[in-house]
Formats: sequence, structure tokens, C-alpha cells
Amino acid sequence: MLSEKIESLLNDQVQHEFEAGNWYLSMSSWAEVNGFHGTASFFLEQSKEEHFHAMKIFHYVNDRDGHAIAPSIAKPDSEFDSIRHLFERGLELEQENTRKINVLVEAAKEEKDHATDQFLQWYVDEQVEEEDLFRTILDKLNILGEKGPGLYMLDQELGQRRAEIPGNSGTE
Ligand code: OFO
Repeated sequence: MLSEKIESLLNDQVQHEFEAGNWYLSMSSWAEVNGFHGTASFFLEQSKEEHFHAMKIFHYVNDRDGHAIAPSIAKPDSEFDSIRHLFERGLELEQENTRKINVLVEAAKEEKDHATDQFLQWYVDEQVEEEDLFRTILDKLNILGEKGPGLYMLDQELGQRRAEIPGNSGTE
């Protein structure tokens, strides 16, 4: 059974994951209306992944005899300055999320909630990958440039990404 504190932190985390997903959905839309179809697909996949992360916690809370709460989700920005802006904001979101996961892990350890601690290790690893993904794309933007063929190539490459969700083929 979860303590009240852990249950509440996990429900907050459900909200954070959905909010990150909503930001990525908004970024996907901005990219699509600005003609960056590969980038739009990348962020749509990223949004699906955050939804998956949220639901994994949601089910975990109920499985541990808690009560998962469907959160209210803040409206993200809908306008962005550039492709770089999308990935810089994405990296910030991932860094914020890493901090929140770390707070949760600390709380689980303090309460000697070994099951939650172990459950969260998947998220600890995932955050390392997610931050690295965004940093790598920002590095590529620096190398390839933000216009012309370089940007076109990067957009094409971004379109290849598929969310890491069991059973996801990436097709709609
Ligand atoms: Fe849920 O990993 Fe990104 O934020």
C-alpha cells in the first residue's frame, strides 16, 4: 500500500507527464503548420511516449491500492520561434521532469517503499535517454545549420523516430 505522500507525488507525476505530452503535441502542430513534417511526426511520437509514461504511473497507483487521479492539464504555448526553440524547450521539459523523478525517488527511499523505488528506476533510465536525445538533436542543428538542405535533412531524419511504446509500429 502506498503512503499518502507517495500517492500524492505519483499523482503529481501523472500530471507532469501529461503536461509534457501536451507541450509536445503543441510543438508537433506548430511544426506541421510551418511545413516541417518530419519534426511534426517526431513530436507527435514524443507526445505518445509521455502519454504512455503517465499511464504506466496511473495504473501503478491503482495496482498499489491507491487512487489514480485524472489531472487537469495546463495549456502549453502554441507559438514557437524556430525549430531550435522547440528542441531547447523540449530539453528544458526533460530536465524539469528529471528533477521531479529524482524528488520522487528520494521520497520512496525515505519511506522505505522499495517497490516504488524499483518502479521508478525505469523512469530514471528513461530520463537519461530523453535528455541525451534532445541534446543530440541540438548538436545536429549546430552542425547542419538552421536553413536550407541541412534543416531539410534533419527534418527527414526526425520523421523516422518512433515512440518507445510496446506494440507501437508508428503507423496511424
Ligand atoms: Fe516522460 O519522459 Fe519525457 O518528460
